[in-house]
Amino acid sequence: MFTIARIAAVTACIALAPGLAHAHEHIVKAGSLEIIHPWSRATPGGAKVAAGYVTVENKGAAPDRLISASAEISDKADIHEVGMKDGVMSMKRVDGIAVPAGGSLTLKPGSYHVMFTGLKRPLKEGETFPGSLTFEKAGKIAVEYTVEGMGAAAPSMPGTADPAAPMDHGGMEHMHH
Ligand SMILES: [Cu+2]
Repeated sequence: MFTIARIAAVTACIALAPGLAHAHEHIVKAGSLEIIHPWSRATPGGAKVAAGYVTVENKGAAPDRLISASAEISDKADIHEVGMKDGVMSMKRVDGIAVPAGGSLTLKPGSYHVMFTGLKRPLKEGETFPGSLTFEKAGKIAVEYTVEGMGAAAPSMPGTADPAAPMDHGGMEHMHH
């Protein structure tokens, strides 16, 4: 009985560990830029798109510009901005976003984001995946995205809703033994 209880306690600790590690700020420094906590959200099975978010602080005296992105988990990664068009929220690809000198740029749900299209596999909560962000002056910087829960500050993006997802998911469940 004690042994079982102890195993259960140890398992609980292991399960909690990623959450604890996640509490630390994940910062990559590159020149005068600090890339803070790149993250994404878990996706339902069958989803072909996901979004990436991050905060970039510019400690320098010159502005910089985020001009492209890439990630191993998708065929493409574009920079998107979200706006209202005819009263409907929509998003579009942009060539870049300024990171003001002495200021910061935040990609977040409902705002600027990296759009991963042609997703190669679903993203699971707690995992990480590598990618890169390229800046006009600071160059290409390797980053690691942390995948958070599906509901994490969910943006409203009607254009990306995938009605096929629940059906695909149901099919995938049968592949387990
Ligand atoms: Cu988008």
